Amino acid sequence: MPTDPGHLQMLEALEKKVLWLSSWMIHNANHLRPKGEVKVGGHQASSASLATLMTALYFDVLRPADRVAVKPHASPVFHAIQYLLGNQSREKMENFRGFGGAQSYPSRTKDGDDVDFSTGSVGLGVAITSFAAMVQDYVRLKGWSKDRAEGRMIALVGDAELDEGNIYEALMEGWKHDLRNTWWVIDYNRQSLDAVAHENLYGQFDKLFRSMGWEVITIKYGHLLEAAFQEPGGEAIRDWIDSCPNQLYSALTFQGGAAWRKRLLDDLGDQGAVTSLIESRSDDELARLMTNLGGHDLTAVLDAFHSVDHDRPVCFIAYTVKGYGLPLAGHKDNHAGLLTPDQMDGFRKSLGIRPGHEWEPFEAMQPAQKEIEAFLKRVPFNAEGRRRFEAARVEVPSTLPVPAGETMSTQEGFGKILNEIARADSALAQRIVTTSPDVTVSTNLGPWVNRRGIFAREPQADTFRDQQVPSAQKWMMSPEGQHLELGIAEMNLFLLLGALGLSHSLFGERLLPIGTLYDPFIMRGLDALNYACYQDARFILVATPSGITLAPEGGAHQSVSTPLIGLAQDGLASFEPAFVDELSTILAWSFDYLQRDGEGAPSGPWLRDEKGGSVYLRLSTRPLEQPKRAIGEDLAADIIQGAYWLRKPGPNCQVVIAYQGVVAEEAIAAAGLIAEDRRDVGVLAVTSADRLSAGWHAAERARQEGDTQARSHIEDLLAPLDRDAGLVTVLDGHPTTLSWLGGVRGHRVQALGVEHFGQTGTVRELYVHHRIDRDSIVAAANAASAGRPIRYLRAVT
Ligand SMILES: Cc1ncc(C[n+]2csc(CCOP(=O)(O)OP(=O)(O)O)c2C)c(N)n1
Ligand SMILES: [Mg+2]
Repeated sequence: MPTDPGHLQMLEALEKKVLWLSSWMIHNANHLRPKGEVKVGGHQASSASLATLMTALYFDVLRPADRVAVKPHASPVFHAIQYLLGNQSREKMENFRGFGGAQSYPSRTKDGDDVDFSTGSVGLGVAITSFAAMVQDYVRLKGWSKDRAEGRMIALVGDAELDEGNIYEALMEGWKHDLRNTWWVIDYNRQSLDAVAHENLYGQFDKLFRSMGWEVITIKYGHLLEAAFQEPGGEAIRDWIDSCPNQLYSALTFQGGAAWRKRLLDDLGDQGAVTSLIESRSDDELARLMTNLGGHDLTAVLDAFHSVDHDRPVCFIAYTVKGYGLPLAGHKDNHAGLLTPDQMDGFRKSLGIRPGHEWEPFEAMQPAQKEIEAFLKRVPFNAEGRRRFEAARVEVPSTLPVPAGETMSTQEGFGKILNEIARADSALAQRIVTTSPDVTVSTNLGPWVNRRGIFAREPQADTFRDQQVPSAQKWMMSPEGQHLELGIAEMNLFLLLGALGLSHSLFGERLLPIGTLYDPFIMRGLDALNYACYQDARFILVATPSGITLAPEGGAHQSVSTPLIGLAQDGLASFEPAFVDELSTILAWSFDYLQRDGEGAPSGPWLRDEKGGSVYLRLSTRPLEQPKRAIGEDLAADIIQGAYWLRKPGPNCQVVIAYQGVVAEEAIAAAGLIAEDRRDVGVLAVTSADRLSAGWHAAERARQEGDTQARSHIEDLLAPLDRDAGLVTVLDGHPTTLSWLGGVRGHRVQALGVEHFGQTGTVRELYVHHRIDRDSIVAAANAASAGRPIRYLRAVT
C-alpha cells in the first residue's frame, strides 16, 4: 500500500491540508476573533512537528480498534483530521480555545470528536496507553471481547515529555506485566518549550526502551536524504548530519537554504564530490533536502509503521523539525510562535486557497474532490464511525452484608465485605477488579485476592504453595485472576484505575475497579488521580489507613489534607464513614453510582448524582464499637447524602458536635460529658463533607437563580437549631473540611482537626496533642456555646 504512488499522492495532499487547517484554526483563534479574546499557546510549531506522522496514522495505519493519546499541543492537527473525516464541526474549529469550541488539549469529556485519551499534563497520556493495553488483555482473557478486534494503544509523545518520571514508572510496570499492543511514537524534534534538547538523547531512549523489552524503530532520514547518501559525497553529508549539534541544526533549519549552503561548504567544502552534491541544488532544494527528516517523510513513516509484524511494544523515534513547513521552523523560541498575518497569507497563496474559502475541506486540493471524498470514505480508522462503546450495566444488589462484630475498624470491615462479595458468584463479584501498589495485604484486600486470584496473562505456579510452606496468602496467578498487583508507584495505580475505569467506553465491557492505597500517598499520584477524574473514568479508591490515627507510624505516614482533596476533586464523591454499616451502605451505592451516565441538568437542586462518578473512601485501622441498629431506607439515604443525626438535638439545643470518621467515639463521649451543663446536645455524624458541601453550594446557586424552594441536606439537618446554638466540628484531618458548616445557617463554630505534621505516639497521645480528643471537644463545646462553664472541664483542670 505505501508504495502505491496514487495512495502516497493522496496522503501528501491530506498532509498539506491538515497542516493548513490546523494552522488556520490557530491563526483564526488568535487574529480573527476579537483581539485579546483568545490567546493561542504553543500549538503552531508543535502541531507542524506531528502533522506528517498523524496523517500517516489516521489516514492509513490506524484501525477502529486502535486508541490514541495525542500530545497536548498537537490538538489542532487532531481536530483538523477529524474535520476532514467528518467528525468535527466547522463551528467548533472556528471556536478553537473558545467557550464550547474545540479544546486546547484533546479532551475525552469536552471534545465531541472521539478523543480516546485526554492529554494536557505531559507524561500521563503516554503512560495510560500501556495501562489501557493491560486492560484490553484483561477483558479479552476473561472472554468478554466477543468478536471485537484487538487494538494498539498508541501515544504520540513529545521528546521533552519523556522527562516526566511517571513514564519510566509505567515502562517498568509494563515490563512486569508482559505488555503488548502498545506503540509510543516519539516526536523527536529536539525542542521543548524553552529550549533545544540535550545532544544524543535518542541514544538513551534507545537503550532504555530496549532494556524494557520494546522494539525501537528509528525513523531518521527521509527518502530525499537516503537518495542523496547514495550519491558521490553522500556519506560525508550523512556523517555531518549525524554529528551536527541540535542547536545548530535547528538554527540552520530556521535560516534556510543559503545558510545551509554556507555552513555545509565551510565544513565540507573542497572535498570534491560532496561540494558538487551541494552545489547541484538550489537554496530551496538544499533546504528541503536537509530538513527531509524521517518524521516528515510519508514513505519513511509508513514503512516504519507497516514493518511491525508482532504485538510486542514498539517505540518509534521519529526525527522531526518543530514548526516544519512553516516560517518558524527550527527557531528555538518557536514554542509559542505564531505566523504573522502576512506569513499566513503567503502560506495560503502557496497552497492556492482563495480568500474566504479557508475552511473548505477540499479547496485547492489535488486530486479531485470526488476522489478525495471516496478515499476519506474508505479510511479504515473511520470505517465503523464513532468508536466509543457503551456497556451493559452490571446488576448490583441494593444492599450489601454488614459484617458481624462488636468492635471493628472500617478497614477490617472493608476486607470482610469484599470477602463476602467474593464468596458469591454474582455479576458484581465477576466484574469487580482490584488493584493495589504493593499494599494489597496491608489494606485488607488479602481475603478477596485469596478467593479471586491474581490476574496474569499466563498461569503461574505458586512456589510457596507447591513447596507446602504455610502462608495466609494463596495467590493463584492466572488469566482468571481479578486482582492486578502493581509495584509501589502510586502514579501507576491511578493511571491503571483510569484505564480500568474507562473500559466500558474503550473496550465495551464494564469493570468495577477498586484500588487501595495508604491515604497519605494519594498525594504521590494526585495528578494522575485528577487526570483519571478529568477523563470521567469510574473507580472506587479505598484509602487506608488515614490521618494521625495510624499513630505509631508517625508523621511521614499521616494524612492531614486528604479530606480537602476529597472535598475539592471534581468527579470524585468522597466519604469517611465511622462505622462498618455506613461503609456497607456507601459501597452498595457506589457500585451503582459508578455506572450512571445520566445527561443534562441535575434533577434536584443539589448533587449531580444522575451523572455518576468515582468514589473515594477514607478508612481507618482503629477499631470502634459498632452501633447495634439496622439501617433503614431513610438512614441509608442520609448516609449517602453526607450526614445524619446520631443523636438528635432537642428543642433547646445549645451545642452540636459534628464529627466525621474515626473520631466518632471521642465525639459521642464528649456529648455525654457536656449533657449536664448544656441542654439537648446533638451529635451530627458526617459521612461525607464533600457531598454535604456540594449540595449546599448547589442549593445556594439554585436560589440565586430564583428557585426559592431549593434546600440542601445540610440545611434541612441544621434547620431546627436555634441561631444561638454553637457547633463543634471535629475530624482526624484538616479542620477546614467541616468548619464551613457554620456558614450554612450562621452558627458559631469551633473547628477541631489536624493542622500540623504529626509524630509517633499512641492514638490517645496524638489525639490530645492535636486537640481532637474527648476533652478538647468538651472544651470547644464550652467555647462554642453560652452558659455556665461545663463542670467536667473544671474537674479536669
Ligand atoms: C506536567 C506538565 N508540565 C508542564 C507543562 C507545560 N508544557 C507543555 S508542552 C511543554 C514542552 C513540550 O516539549 P515537547 O514534549 O518536546 O513537545 P514539542 O513542544 O516539541 O512539540 C511543556 C513544558 C505541561 N503541559 N504539563
Ligand atoms: Mg519537542
